[in-house]
Amino acid sequence: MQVMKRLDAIKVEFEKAVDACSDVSSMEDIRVAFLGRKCELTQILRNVSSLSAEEKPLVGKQANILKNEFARKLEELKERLERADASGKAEKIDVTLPGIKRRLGARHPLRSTLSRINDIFVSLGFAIAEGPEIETEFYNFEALNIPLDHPSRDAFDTFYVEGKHVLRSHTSNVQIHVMQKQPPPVQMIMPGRVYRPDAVDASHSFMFHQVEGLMVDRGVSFSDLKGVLSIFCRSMFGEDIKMRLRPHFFPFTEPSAEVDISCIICGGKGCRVCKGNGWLEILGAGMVNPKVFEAVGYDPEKYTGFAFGMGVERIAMLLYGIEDIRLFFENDVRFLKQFI
Ligand code: 2U9
Repeated sequence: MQVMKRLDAIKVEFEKAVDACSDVSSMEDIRVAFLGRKCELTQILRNVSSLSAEEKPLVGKQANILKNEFARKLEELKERLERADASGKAEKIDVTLPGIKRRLGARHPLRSTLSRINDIFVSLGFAIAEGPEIETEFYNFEALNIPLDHPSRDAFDTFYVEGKHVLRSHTSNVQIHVMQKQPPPVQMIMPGRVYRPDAVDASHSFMFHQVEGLMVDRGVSFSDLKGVLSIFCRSMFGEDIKMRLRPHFFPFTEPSAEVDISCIICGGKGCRVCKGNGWLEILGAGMVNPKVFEAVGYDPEKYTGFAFGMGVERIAMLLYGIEDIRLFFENDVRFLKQFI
């Protein structure tokens, strides 16, 4: 049958053309040549009715099969060519273009300062303990011998939240939790966020960070406290730093002291940072008040202990020469990128 032979030949020609095709525009030429209005296959389909009764169904069926097959194969070819084109474009890298600079992250200066403080105390045998930031009045005040009429319990000095809870105003609540849970010896530091409703300015923030420390055992003395704090001050600020203790009052320690270091800027001569007196206050400390031991069930006849507390922001401001506490919390990259 003549027409059936032509269909076979058309199929072979089509497959050859597809194999040789390597771009979208010659693919369009193939489509016109094998599926277009004037192509041989279309002519055959158009003239099926004029064929003999015997040829008509065979040629009609085969021509339609070819028409569908050609359309499907051209679609596949199109996808192949487009994929190759896209990957070819991706490969075209212009090595002369300037590179993309990746912005490097850095540790926040408060985190660096806190890590240094932690490392010093850990090297002296202190463990690190953490506890809740929302606390009952018992853990924040009563157990620490802070009486109901103490100014720090005023709503102007502590954030009160629902019920009888407060946002802790120091991390001392953690010491109480620790002592309630374990007998002496205790040798721990308590870093963390604390909250006070201070009006925000260059040296005050309603939230700041403290590190407190506590050491309790038989025979712990004030000279142990001085030894630990002088190692801390020298490790933190330099071997030539001098330390002095001034008597002070805290309800939770007795005796109590404020701790100064010789000015890290002028070495003690007097400058703007130390306000001319040569000393910088950096810590508070003292021997744990026996009333605190009674509140947690420790025998004050058997055990003694020292405690201390410091503000992390104050120390970071001194170390890095930062003059405004708000800079720590504004998340301004112009400030933060100076610590990379
Ligand atoms: C217990 C017993 C005693 C912790 C102490 C200070 C002195 C102190 C201030 C430093 C600057 C707070 O961040 S700041 O504003 N802290 O002066 N803190 S003694 O004494 C304790 C704590 C817990 C059970």
